[in-house]
Amino acid sequence: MISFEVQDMTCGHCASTITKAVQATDQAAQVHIDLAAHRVDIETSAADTQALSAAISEAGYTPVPLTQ
Ligand SMILES: [Cu+2]
Repeated sequence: MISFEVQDMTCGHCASTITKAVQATDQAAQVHIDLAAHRVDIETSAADTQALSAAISEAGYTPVPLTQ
């Protein structure tokens, strides 16, 4: 599991944009979003933290990796 805090993810639209960005990186990724906590948990076996961070950044958000 790879987790990020994304403070500028504030609504369902943001959540779906981020989900699409992650799944463009790994289409099999499972994305769990907690809007209230501004947290994104990603189950992936194909993408690493750097690639996912870049994808979320390119979608216009500011991901902060959370150490496991
Ligand atoms: Cu939004």
